[in-house]
Amino acid sequence: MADLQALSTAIEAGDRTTAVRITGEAIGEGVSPQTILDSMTAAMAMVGARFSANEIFVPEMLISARAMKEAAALLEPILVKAGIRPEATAVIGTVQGDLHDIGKNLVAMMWRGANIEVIDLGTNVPAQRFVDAAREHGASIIGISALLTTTMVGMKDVVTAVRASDLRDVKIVLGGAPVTAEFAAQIGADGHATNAAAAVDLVEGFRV
Ligand code: B1M
Repeated sequence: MADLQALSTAIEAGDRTTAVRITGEAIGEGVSPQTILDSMTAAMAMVGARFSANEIFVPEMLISARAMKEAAALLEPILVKAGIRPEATAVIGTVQGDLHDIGKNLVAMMWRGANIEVIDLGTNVPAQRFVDAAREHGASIIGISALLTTTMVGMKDVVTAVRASDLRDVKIVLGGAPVTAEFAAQIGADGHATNAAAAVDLVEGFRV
């Protein structure tokens, strides 16, 4: 049976070969994607705690992130519904100044699995780029991710740029570890989700 504790340990250690192998085994055994993701995110939480405690530094965080990304990529074909006409289009990106993308990528993956076409703008995305991309692709959802307390304030610039534009009825959804529901309400966003599954529930609520 796939050892999910060893999966967490491998991601924490930045051992991508082992992380990918165990993820493949778990998928083969029919372990749910959410259970596998939980082991991966637990590892990243541990990496963050060790970084805060000065036990590891940016390079170690990077190799753990790379291991998680490679292992999580194996889950995408399971989560994404193929060949079905999308019910909505979303534009997603990490706010300007911020390079964290693992959580944003998970949200993109889960939205695709919920039959939403997702245009991923990547990281370090300026406010106007969200507006331009939403207009270009006819998106009804804009998703913004931020992992730093210093960059989350830039989410307000995106909300301001969207509200000042000709985009009507576009829902703006925020997420990322430092972001709270209070902050989302305060800057005029339409919603906030604490994890990728909640981000799906949130946008499905907009569509009913
Ligand atoms: Co960074 N980093 N980092 N880092 N890093 C944090 C965020 C930190 C909390 C670590 C710590 O100190 N404990 C800290 C922020 C402190 C703060 O602001 N309060 C921090 C710091 C300080 C920094 C640097 C400044 C370090 C430095 O250079 N001195 C630097 C900043 C670079 C920059 O962005 N300009 C930096 C750099 C990096 C790496 C590049 C090395 C790497 C990122 C690699 C990558 O993403 N490609 C990295 C990593 C890996 C982390 C930690 C360890 C892990 C983040 C992660 O991927 N988590 C992180 C510590 C932590 O989070 N505990 C940390 C797993 C991921 C699945 O969770 O992203 O929270 P998360 O996403 C969740 C939810 O938040 C939510 O759903 C996701 C899935 O459940 N969600 C959304 C996210 N986006 C959403 C959008 C939505 C809805 C939900 O709707 C649109």
